[in-house]
Amino acid sequence: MEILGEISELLQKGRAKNVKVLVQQALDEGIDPKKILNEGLLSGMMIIGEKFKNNDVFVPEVLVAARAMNAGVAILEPKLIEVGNKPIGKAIVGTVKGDLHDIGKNLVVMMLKGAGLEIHDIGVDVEAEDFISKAEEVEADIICMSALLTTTMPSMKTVIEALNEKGLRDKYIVMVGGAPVSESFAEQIGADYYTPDATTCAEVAKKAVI
Ligand code: B1M
Repeated sequence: MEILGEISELLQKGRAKNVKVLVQQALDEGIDPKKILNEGLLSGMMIIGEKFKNNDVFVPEVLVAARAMNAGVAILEPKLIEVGNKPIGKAIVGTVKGDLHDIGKNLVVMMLKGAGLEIHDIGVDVEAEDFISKAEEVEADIICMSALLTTTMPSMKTVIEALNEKGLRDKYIVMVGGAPVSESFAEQIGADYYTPDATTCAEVAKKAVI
């Protein structure tokens, strides 16, 4: 499917406007939105990630690619989510303190909305106190934390410790994820669930609240 390759190439070059146009064109041609996400947008982002690791591209190039990714995802969002009338539960979603990566977190938000949850996206670089105060304020069922850096993974533990200290740990389902996070890390810090991707996160969250 040539158009998906083109989307991947344009994303790598950071051409947000062209990415938007081609994502819309792919939808108009009847290509499955999940296929456009995985084989167009995410495949381009993975190539950029590999180049970043090998010092073939640097932060500015990654940043424009990330903007192009978000522009493409915005076109796909209405197709990927079909929200019912009454939410089945509420979740807080954020990227932990010290971490500015939001592409995976945004996908998690989108998939959770699609699963029928009411979502409160509290952004990136979120302090432990802010996860908890927002969860308390909106009477959330789930606290979802994303981390992309090995150096920010401990912030997840800080949130769980703060919940314990306040006697609130049992009130919330705590879910963690992000590229460096693992099942064993989740167990070690006392999270309820680790899921490897946004789709699985939404499936597990749905089962956990109903
Ligand atoms: Co950064 N970065 N970055 N970066 N970046 C990584 C993560 C890195 C692996 C690159 C590398 O060296 N290979 C590396 C981390 C190394 C490490 O810690 N081991 C890294 C680094 C080092 C850095 C900086 C320190 C670089 C610097 O400044 N020298 C810096 C840190 C800034 C900060 O956060 N304080 C930095 C900055 C940036 C940009 C700003 C340029 C940009 C982010 C833009 C943005 O997000 N708006 C960026 C990007 C884009 C990346 C890479 C290339 C791509 C990340 C991404 O969006 N992937 C990344 C390399 C890579 O991952 N290959 C890299 C696509 C996204 C869909 O995947 O987020 O993993 P991901 O989400 C997945 C799953 O993990 C899961 O669902 C998604 C799929 O469905 N998931 C969850 C995510 N959260 C979940 C939560 C859940 C469940 C599942 O439950 C709650």
